[in-house]
Amino acid sequence: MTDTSASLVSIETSGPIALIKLNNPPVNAASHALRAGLVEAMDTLASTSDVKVVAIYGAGTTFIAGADIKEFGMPPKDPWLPEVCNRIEAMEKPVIAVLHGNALGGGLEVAMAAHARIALPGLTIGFPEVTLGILPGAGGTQRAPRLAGISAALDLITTGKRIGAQEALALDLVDRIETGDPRDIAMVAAQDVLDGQLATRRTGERAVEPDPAAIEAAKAQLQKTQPNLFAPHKCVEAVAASTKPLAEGLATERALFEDCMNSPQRAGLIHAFFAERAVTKIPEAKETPRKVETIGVIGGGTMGSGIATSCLLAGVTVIMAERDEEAAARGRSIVEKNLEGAVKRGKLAADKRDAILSNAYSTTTDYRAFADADLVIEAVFEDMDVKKDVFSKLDGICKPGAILATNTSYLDVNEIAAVTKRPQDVIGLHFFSPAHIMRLLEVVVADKTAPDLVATGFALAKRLKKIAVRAGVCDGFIGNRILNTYKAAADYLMMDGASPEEIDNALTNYGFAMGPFAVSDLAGLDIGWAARKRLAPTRPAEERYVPIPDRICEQGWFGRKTGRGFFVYGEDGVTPNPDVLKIIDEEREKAGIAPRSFSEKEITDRIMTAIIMEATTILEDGIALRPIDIDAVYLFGYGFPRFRGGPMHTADAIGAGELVRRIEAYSQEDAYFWKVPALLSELAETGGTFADRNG
Ligand code: TC6
Repeated sequence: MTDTSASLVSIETSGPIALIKLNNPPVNAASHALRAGLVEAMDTLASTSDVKVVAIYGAGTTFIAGADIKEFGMPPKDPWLPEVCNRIEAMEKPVIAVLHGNALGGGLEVAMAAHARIALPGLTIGFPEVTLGILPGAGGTQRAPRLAGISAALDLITTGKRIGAQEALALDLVDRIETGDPRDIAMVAAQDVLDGQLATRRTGERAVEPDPAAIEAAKAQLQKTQPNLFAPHKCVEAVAASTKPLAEGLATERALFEDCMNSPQRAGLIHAFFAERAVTKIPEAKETPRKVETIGVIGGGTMGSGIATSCLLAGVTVIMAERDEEAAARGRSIVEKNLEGAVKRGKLAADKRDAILSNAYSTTTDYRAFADADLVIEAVFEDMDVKKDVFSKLDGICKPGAILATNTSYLDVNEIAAVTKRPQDVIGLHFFSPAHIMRLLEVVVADKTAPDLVATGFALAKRLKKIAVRAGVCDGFIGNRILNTYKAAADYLMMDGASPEEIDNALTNYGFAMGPFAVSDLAGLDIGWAARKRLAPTRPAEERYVPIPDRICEQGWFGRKTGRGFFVYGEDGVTPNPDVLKIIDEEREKAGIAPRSFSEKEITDRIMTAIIMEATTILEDGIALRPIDIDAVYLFGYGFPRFRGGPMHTADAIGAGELVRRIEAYSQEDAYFWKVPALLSELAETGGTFADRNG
C-alpha cells in the first residue's frame, strides 16, 4: 500500500491491478487534499507500466458524499473537482469506480468520470447541489445526460432527489450491482475488466440524444413551482448544453456554476445545511439519554394525534389518553388517517400500519395506564391550570425516572414543573403541527431540568427524524416569541394601510411558504385570541393594540376550520374576506388612521426587521444558544425561505448598521415596539456579525 502525499488517498497494487482507497472520514468529502491525492494517484498509475486497470473505492461507510461543502465560499484551490474528473476520464488505462454508501454530488461526478461503475445494494446516489444553491459543476450536468438521457438527468439534477442502486442501474448510471466488501468487489471487477467480462468506456465520448421537449417542460415547470430560486433554472441551462461537444458543454457548465456560486442564495442554502447539523451541538450532548420505548400522549386532538403518529412511525409504543371513550375514538381515527397518509405517500407499508395499530398503539381514559411509560407528553388545552392538574396527576402515577413533558407552545415550563415533586424530570417538547410532518422540535429546558433529559429530547428527535433545537423558558420560547413580534408588525401594517392579502403576498414573494394571515387562519384564530385574553391583564398601556383579530373572532370566524377568517375558504379557492376588510376600515376610522400604501419592499423590510429585532433579544436573554439555532427554528418550523438561510443569516446579509437605522426610523412612529437591541448596536459599531457568534 502506497500513500499519496495527501495520505487520504492510498494505492494498493496487485500485479496489473491498482486499487485506490479514499479515506477522508466521516463522509469522504472531496476536500482539497483528497482531490490532490486522486490526481497524484492517477499520475503515478499512468506511468506505472505494470498496472493495466485501476479501481477506486471508499473506506468507511461511503464512497464520496460530495465536494467538501466547508470549502465553498473560500478561494478555490487547485486541483478543482472538474479537473480531477477530467483527469480520471482521460486515463489511458481503464478506471472503474466501486460505489457504496453515498455517491452524491461531486462523488457521483467522480464516479461518472470513471469508465465503469459497480454499485453495492445499499448505495444512494443523487445530485444534492441544487439544494445548496449550485449545480453539479464537475461535469455532472454533461455526463449524467450521456449516461441516463436528458430527461432523467434533468429530473435528478433539478430536484436533488436521491435514488437507490436499482434505480441507478435502470438509468444506466451504474453498470452492475454486486454484494460484498467494496475492496473485494473492486479487485474482482478489475479482474473482470482484464478478462473482458466488464466493458469500460469514457462517458464523455458518448453522444447525447437531444430532447428539446424535456428541456422546455423542465423550464416551464420550474417557472411555475420555483420562480424564486436561482440554481434550478441554471441546472436546466447546463443540461441543455450537453448536446454540444463535451469541452463546450463543460465550459457552459463552468460559467453557470460560477453564477450560482456568486448568488446569495448559495450562501443561504449552505448555511441552512450546516444549521441542521449545528443545532445538535449542545452542552448536554455527552449525557447518556434515558431509554424511551413506551410513550404516553395526553390529548387526541390534531396535535396529540400528530405526536402519537410521529412516535408510532419511529417504532415507539404509544398509549394515548383522552377524557372519555368518544374523544379517544376521535383521536384514534385521526391517528389512523395520519398513518393512512403515510401509506399513501409510500412512507409506510400497509401491513406495517396494521401491525402498528394492533400492537403498538392503544387508547385509554385513565392516566394509570401510564404507570410504566418512559415518557409522557401532555398535549392538552393551552391553559396553565389544566396543565398543572395534568402534571400533578402524572407525578402521582408515573414510575421514578419517567420523563414528564409538556407540549406547551407558550406557557412557563418552570411553573408546570413546580407542581411535581420531580422538576428534574420535567421538560418542554414543543412539536409543530402537523407533528408527524413538521421537522422542528423545540426542546425547552427549564431551570431544574436534568441534563440527561435534554440529551433524551435530542435523541428522541433524531429517532423521529426531527430537528431538535434547545430553547430556554420564556413566553413562546424561540419560535413563538418571534412569531408574536412578527404578527404584531403585520397587524400594524394592516392597521396603517396594507391589506392582509398584500402583506401575505409580499411575504410569499419574499419566499415564505405562507404569509402571517394565512398561517393564523390555518392555526385557528381562536388560539391567538385565547392567548391575548390570557395576557390582557399584564399588557403594558404603552403597547399598541390592534383589535381587528379580536373582532374577527367575535364573529365566530376562526380561520380555515370555520371556512372564514382573514380569508374565505370556499369551493372556488381562497379569497380575501370582504367583511374583514370592512372591519379593518371601521377600526382604522375609530383610531383616526388615514391609511397609506406600502410597497412590497417596505412590507418585507418592516417584517424582517421586527423578526430580527426580537431574535436578537432572544439571544441577549440566552433563550437560544447561538444565532444559528434561531435560524434552524425558523427554517424548519416556520416556513422561512431556506435560500435566505434564516433570520440571523438574513440579518448579516442586511447588515447591523442598516437594521439599526431602520429601527430608529420606525421608532419615530412607535418607540415602545421598535427598540434597538444592545447587541445589534454593538455589532453595528464593531462591524461584527451574528455568524461570528455561532461558535
Ligand atoms: C458538490 O458535491 C458539488 C460539486 C461541484 C463542485 C464543482 N462536505 O449528515 P451527517 C459533514 S456539493 C463537508 O450528520 P449522516 C456534516 O456536516 C455536495 N462536510 O451524517 C457532519 O459534520 P459534523 C453535495 C460534510 O450519516 C458530518 O459530515 N453533497 C459533507 O446522517 C456527518 O454528516 C451533499 O450535499 C460535505 N459534502 O449523513 C451531501 N457531507 O459531524 C451532503 C457531510 O461536524 N451530506 N458533511 O456536524 C449528506 O447528505 C449527509 O451528510 C450524508 C451522511 C447522507 C452523506
